[in-house]
Amino acid sequence: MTRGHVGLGSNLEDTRRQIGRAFDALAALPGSVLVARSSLYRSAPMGPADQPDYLNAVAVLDTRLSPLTLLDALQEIERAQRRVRGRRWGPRTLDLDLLLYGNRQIDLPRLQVPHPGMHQRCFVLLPLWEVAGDIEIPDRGRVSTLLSCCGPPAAYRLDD
Ligand code: ROI
Repeated sequence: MTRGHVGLGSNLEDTRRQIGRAFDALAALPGSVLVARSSLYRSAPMGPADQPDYLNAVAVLDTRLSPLTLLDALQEIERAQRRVRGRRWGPRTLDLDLLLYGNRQIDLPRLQVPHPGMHQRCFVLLPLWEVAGDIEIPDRGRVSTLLSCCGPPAAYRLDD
């Protein structure tokens, strides 16, 4: 089994429900065990500002699926939740990103791991810290170091 970390994001159509359904779909993936779900975090959109705030979370998944098979499965979950690919950096019902796959570094046209940019995004780092602690992001450093640019988690985290 390899431990993978998946980022979840939604800013359309009942975002809490989108994220909850996506966690359930991840828990049902073959050859995989959903080990942890983070709390939900709210943040202003990165990119075009004329869209709703995002809800973000991170899932920890132990999996026997290969990285590309896991990517296919994540895209299938996005499709099932009617993800429409609109403009670049536009709003979406559900976004699933394979952030980390063990300590592997992958550079394929379809898949880059660690996810490019994850180390600069507080909406990824804060939930990642909650479920994975101070893990090392290959070539980028420890989450605690990278997190020093983010404000306090309480500014983002939603109450249950
Ligand atoms: N902004 C935030 N805050 N959260 C996201 O998940 C997110 N996802 C995206 C873009 C459009 C870059 N902005 C985001 O894909």
